[in-house]
Amino acid sequence: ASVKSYAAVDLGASSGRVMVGRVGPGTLELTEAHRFPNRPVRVPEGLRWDILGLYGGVLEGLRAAGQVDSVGIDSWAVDYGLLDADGALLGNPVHYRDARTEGVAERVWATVPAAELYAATGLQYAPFNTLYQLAAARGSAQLAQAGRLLLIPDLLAYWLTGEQGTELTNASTTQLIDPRTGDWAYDVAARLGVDLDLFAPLRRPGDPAGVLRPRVLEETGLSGPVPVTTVGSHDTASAVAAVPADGERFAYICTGTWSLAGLELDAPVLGEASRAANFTNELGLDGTVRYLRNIMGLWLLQECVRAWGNPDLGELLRAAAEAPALRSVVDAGDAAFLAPGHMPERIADACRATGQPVPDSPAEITRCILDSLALAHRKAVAQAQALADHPVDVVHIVGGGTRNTLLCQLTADACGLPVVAGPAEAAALGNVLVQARAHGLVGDRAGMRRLLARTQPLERYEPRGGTAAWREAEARLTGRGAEPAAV
Ligand code: ADP
Ligand code: LRH
Repeated sequence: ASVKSYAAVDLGASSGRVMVGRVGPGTLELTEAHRFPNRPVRVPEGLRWDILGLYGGVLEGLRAAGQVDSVGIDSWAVDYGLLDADGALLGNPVHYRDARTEGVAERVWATVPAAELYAATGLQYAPFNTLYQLAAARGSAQLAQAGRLLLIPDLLAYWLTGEQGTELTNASTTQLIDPRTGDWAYDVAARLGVDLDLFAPLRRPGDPAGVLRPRVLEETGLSGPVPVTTVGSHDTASAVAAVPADGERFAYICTGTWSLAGLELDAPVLGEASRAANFTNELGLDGTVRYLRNIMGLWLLQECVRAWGNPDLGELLRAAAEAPALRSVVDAGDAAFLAPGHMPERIADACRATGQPVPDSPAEITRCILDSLALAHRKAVAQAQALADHPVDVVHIVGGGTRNTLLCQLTADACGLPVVAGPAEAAALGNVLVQARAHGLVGDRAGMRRLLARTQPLERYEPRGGTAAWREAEARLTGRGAEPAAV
């Protein structure tokens, strides 16, 4: 048949889903086969991912998806599972919001100074970069016993196929990859005593990743052989691949639990100004660089909604739209918001500390969060253009946050640029399209983007008014002198 079906396993920090993409000449259709919550669990030793529950959701999803021509897997970045010499998982993967990395970066920098690390890896400072997680785990019984480290999507692919690999776009978030070569940063690893033999060989989007094991076929009711295809296994790499942009003069914001705001470039930006602004150079498809900043994203709202006992999100957003604009803003890039818990109080504290009115009702706090996210989007889009000398005419928003029309409009207003919002399931679409491309069904990146622009519903938001109010709000946060600590 000229239409092929691809299953995209896409695990976000808040939910996992198995989507089915049908791709044919000029057509691209995505349907949801199965969605399941992703709920981390706190045990005495810390915050852990429920990886078995997630794998169970993947199997259930593949059963619901039915017969497909291939499967691709993407998930959030940086986290991993350790395997023993028999290939069995050693414990639940540690969550990147776990506190074990507190104070670890300073120890690492005593051996390799932060500026040298940035020059070699181009990665932003985030306490949870795999490099710091490995430094935190040093000396633990588990790491001592480990023979292999698999990043989350590679771990799931291993369970599905029995084959091991390290997918490059996600590997670029470990802080152990040189973005200029797309190979390991051997010198950094050696100086920090990281054993690169822990990692399986690198593989790239489009590479074959094995076939579903007979036992998996049995459990999912599929008939083999069903190939697994390597995709941009970092969810943000898949999402950027599915930005329906025309040409190169665009910025993107992948909005979900995080907002990842930046540019697609041909080469990394590694200078000191870029490091000071905490931009990251992660790898994308075809040797591209995802030059972006992590912003706390809708995590801020998710955590408040949880604290408020899960009120209806639609009603909350309607009330927030009526609340006074830009009354108080917080720095949505601040690592102070990384850990779970007490989010309404932490936001109130941040407003108080900057001498602004303290938002009180859920509607006011929600408005504060959305104004703050739009402000952080504005700053990232402006700084990325300046640092990379790459001007843009439009901002594309993709991911779950496109369903938040207020956030999209505020982002257009704050950036002073038109926003094109959609698709919401960008990571799954990028996952599907890379599989389709590996099988010769779609052309190059530009061709993939044209297909998305023609087939996916997109919403356009024009900026309202000038950006003076946003500049004033920005000054409230930078007026403190030093730049706040970024993620
Ligand atoms: P992740 O992949 O990080 O788990 P998603 O891309 O699925 O995140 O986005 C989840 C977020 O999208 C939610 O936290 C919520 O804020 C937002 N969202 C989802 N559905 C809606 C909706 N109907 N209206 C407004 N916002 C929504
Ligand atoms: C988004 C994401 C992001 C990473 C974070 C850990 O899901 O992959 O790109 O920085 O999770």
